[in-house]
Amino acid sequence: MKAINRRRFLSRSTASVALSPVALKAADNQAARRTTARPLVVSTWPFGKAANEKALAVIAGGGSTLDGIEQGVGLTESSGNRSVGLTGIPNAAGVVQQDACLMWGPGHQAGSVCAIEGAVHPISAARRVMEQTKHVMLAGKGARWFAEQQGLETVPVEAHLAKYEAWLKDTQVPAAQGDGKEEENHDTIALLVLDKEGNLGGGCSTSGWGGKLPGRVGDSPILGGGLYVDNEVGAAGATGLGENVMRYCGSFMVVEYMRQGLDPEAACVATIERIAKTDPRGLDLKINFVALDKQGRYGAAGSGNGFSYSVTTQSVSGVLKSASLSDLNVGPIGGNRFED
Ligand code: SD4
Repeated sequence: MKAINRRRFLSRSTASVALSPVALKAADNQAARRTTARPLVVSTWPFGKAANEKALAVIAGGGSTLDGIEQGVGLTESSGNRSVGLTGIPNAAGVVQQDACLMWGPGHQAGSVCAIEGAVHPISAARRVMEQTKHVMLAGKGARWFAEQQGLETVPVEAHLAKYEAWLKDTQVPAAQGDGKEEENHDTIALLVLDKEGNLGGGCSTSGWGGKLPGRVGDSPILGGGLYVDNEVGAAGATGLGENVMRYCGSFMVVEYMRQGLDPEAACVATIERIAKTDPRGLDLKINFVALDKQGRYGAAGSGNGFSYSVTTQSVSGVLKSASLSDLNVGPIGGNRFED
């Protein structure tokens, strides 16, 4: 009975959004994914839990919310992760090129670096771009030069072709396809915070898709792609195959669905469904979104089997499974699929 009422409520309150059965199910379960605890931190993947806890500890220790975001993401960058930080899988030239961005709700501020080489903490470079320059995004050599000028830690850029080749042999997938073993590629951190003042912020960092072509930039440093924060509504982040996120302004779309009244998980589901309806690949997208709204509701969804994400407050910290969208969920409206 309760679920039916909730559906009725949603069909009235989100009149402009046609909710699919999957989105409705996500919305029905939303009551459990809500907290009044602040700060509330959510992030992609199980390793996000340590990043969340670091962010909370920094804030509890008197740091700002941005300090928490920077150091939380920074923890993952130096954790030995295979797709975040300098330990990430190199590109096809054997070089690790990283992408990162950061957004702060008040003032709608943002900073970003892309294809940066040799930066120990690209998220810190992104924060300096936001705070110390008139720009929003710096790329490649300029981004590294800027990081050095800011006194951020950098290391000499070396090509680790053997590492790339070993990874390639292991995946047995040509680099140009940009598509290796899923579990070897999926490791971007997108971390979102709702703080005690009710402000929202987020950060995102990755070494990107393993074996990518040199100079390839994914969704992670693209505002509205891998991360988006709107201080009135909510925040969203993405992980997965960036090409399938950035062509659709994926995180921006999640936030816009929340603005229209969807809760975070239903907004993530609706975004993936909408992309799948347009995209020739249907639901074969390898994309995942995590989201948080101004009211302290959170949720996530992924194509295929979905993914795991981390949620942390002062009293609880854990890993949750996202909603998932398989081909079955979308069916014949899943776009003009490739037959491969
Ligand atoms: C990219 N979105 O560069 C990143 C990679 C990723 O899980 O998130 N992997 O496309």
